[in-house]
Amino acid sequence: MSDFGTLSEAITKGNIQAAVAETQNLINAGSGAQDILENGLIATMNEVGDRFAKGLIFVPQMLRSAKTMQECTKLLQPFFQEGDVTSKGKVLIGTVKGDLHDIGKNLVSMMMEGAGFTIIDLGVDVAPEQFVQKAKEIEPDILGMSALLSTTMPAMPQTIEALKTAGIRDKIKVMIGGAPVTDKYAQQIEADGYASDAGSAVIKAKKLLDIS
Ligand code: B12
Repeated sequence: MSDFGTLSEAITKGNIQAAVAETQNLINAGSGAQDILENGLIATMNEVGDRFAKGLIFVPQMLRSAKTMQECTKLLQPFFQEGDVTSKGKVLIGTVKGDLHDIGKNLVSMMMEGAGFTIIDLGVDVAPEQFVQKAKEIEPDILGMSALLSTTMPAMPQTIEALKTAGIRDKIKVMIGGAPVTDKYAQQIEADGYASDAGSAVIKAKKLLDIS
């Protein structure tokens, strides 16, 4: 594993310029994109979350670190492209109502796109009726929902209910994820799949659609 000390410090301080430069340095030095993502970027965001939980930093610092991480992620995007791929299916994705966290959702979108899925991203704070309206319009193969707050997780079963009411639940595979979400929760709310990270999300999506 590479040394991510400099990168981690730059993200923690929210120094976009330094973090982007260091990400590029690591790429140039031969560090793998997956290694940089998992052990550099995501590991640092987890530390940022812990510092926030302990009251050592506040929302503005957390936001600045998040923006910094997003900029670094852009440099990694080309490495997650699986090459010559035809569309594997349509994925409608969004962060649920009341929730503004989008880093994880964006990573899932990026990896899925790299694997050949067509992504339609509704952004953050997406209400059940918005998911349903768009799903009726574009008829996706998969609907992906992200939630990072325990208080916004109930919007997931609410969206599934709304799909049922609209009569389209059985036409779509529902996948859910986000730090507080678990496989057990997915089963409980009768989602079709759960994945703990973006790489597993791609594997799960292919499995659900029975493709390789
Ligand atoms: C960055 C951040 C923010 C940023 C978000 C910026 C942005 N653009 O996303 C800002 C500053 C806005 C923010 C705000 C808040 N936050 Co915040 N935040 C975080 C932090 C530090 C990192 C989240 C993150 O991006 N992680 C990195 C990504 C890559 O991981 P991930 O999201 O889990 O995604 C991966 C998997 O979960 C999965 N996945 C994710 N989505 C999906 C979807 C599908 C379909 C699938 C299959 C998989 C999947 O794949 C992803 C990639 O591997 C976390 C701490 C943490 N450890 O999670 C707190 C955290 C989530 N926040 C927290 C809180 C409390 C808040 C606030 C309420 C704070 C406040 N007092 O205002 C607000 C809420 C605002 C709102 N309404 O949403 C708490 C939540 C506690 C809880 N369990 O409810 C946490 C855990 C911090 C803590 N330890 O207390 N936050």
